[in-house]
Amino acid sequence: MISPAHQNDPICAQITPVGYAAVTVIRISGKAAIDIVARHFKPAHKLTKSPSHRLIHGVFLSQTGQPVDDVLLSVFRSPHSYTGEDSVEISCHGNPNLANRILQNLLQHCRLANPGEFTLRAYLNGKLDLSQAEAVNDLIHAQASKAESAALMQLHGILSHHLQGILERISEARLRCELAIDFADQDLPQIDLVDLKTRLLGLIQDTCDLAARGEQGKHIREGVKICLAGAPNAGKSSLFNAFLQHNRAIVTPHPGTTRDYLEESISLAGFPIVIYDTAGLRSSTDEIESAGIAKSYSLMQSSDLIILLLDATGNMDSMQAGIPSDLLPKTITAYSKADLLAPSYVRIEHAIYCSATLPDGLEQLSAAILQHLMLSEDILSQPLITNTRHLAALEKCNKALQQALYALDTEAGFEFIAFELISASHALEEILGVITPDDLLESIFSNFCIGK
Ligand SMILES: Nc1nc2c(ncn2[C@@H]2O[C@H](COP(=O)(O)OP(=O)(O)OP(=O)(O)O)[C@@H](O)[C@H]2O)c(=O)[nH]1
Ligand SMILES: [Mg+2]
Repeated sequence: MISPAHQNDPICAQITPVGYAAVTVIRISGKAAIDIVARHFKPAHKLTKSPSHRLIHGVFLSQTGQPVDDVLLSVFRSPHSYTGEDSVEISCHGNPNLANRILQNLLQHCRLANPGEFTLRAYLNGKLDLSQAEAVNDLIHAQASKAESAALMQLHGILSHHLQGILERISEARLRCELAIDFADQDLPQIDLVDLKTRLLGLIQDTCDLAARGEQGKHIREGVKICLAGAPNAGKSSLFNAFLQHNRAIVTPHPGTTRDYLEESISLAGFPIVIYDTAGLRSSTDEIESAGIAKSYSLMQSSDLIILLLDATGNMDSMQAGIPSDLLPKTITAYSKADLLAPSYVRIEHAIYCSATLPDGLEQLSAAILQHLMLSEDILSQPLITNTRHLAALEKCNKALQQALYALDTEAGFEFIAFELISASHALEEILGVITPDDLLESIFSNFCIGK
């Protein structure tokens, strides 16, 4: 897919969703893309003579010169296009049969683009760095407004810019070590070790801070899995429906109503959440209910957060709702059915109360969820690692920096420090795609859809 020979052969694909629509857009990009379209376009000379960034109206013709559709061409000349190559975007009427006929004609002269290949070319032609290219895919698939903002920030290069700054600082530190190596046998002043140590400590701190926000970034990109758990009749399904704002789950006064779990995606203050309604926890001899309860436990394990719901009107038995102790750190306890509490009822201090029926019944719980996950508005104003691959690379960088500091502290020699600093740089360069093995590129871009 990425061999240089194929890097600018012409490729085409429909870049709008397949189906009936007002307009469908087909993009062709690569060597001779403009000439290929001109062979099927009347008036052809308008296209071949067109400067970049112009719209040209005309007729798309079949191989045999028959009109296929009235189209509008957008012309982009290299390097001023998405891919950096000559490209034409053909806007035709949004009928899938017409779009197919146009594609069939183009495919006589070029091949269909692989998933993500347009963006891969944009990356290979230096239009985007790798983290920005990945952000394109994130932006397309973002499930909530905050995920879109995070992807857009990454696309605008905020993360790249921040990482470039760290890379420069690593290079400066490395340069000092290399000077010390080169001039070791000459009578030159020693390098300032205190300054070097300060630089390394600063770099370790900054990469640690960025990695620490990685968990939030991952939550924003991939969504947070929240499991509603608790005894039968605690009000889980009612709460689930309240979060969804429609009656998705069956609610009855009978304990043990929910058997199989339900899963839905919602946006909580713009953050993407996947919420699970589960079977109430109790010991049961019923085969179906027991199978549901087993699923509840496995969902609790795999979720990022558990909301243990206790019926505020119930007796203290419900306190025994069995959450395994190792899952307690990721558990928030909330008291349900707060609307049923008498005004004279003395609420537990600092406890979270919710109600599926009151208009503001989810407010306190929603705030507690966001606080527990450390998701706040200002997290998006800082550079954010949102991707597991990036987080792994950042951690590799941080580890190499720690090794460099260790080498400095143990006077292992400047060669060792420089070696670790090179590793640290390479790790960050993996995020930006400065040095990236082909198979990694394959795996990143194959997650894209065709046409992107
Ligand atoms: N007034 C009031 N009633 C509620 C509230 N939440 C749940 N209920 C009632 O409590 C009963 C049980 O609610 P469910 O939502 O089915 O409880 P559940 O935890 O899903 O129960 P299982 O599926 O059996 O585990 C129903 O009669 C609900 O109408 C609430 O916030 N206020
Ligand atoms: Mg239920």
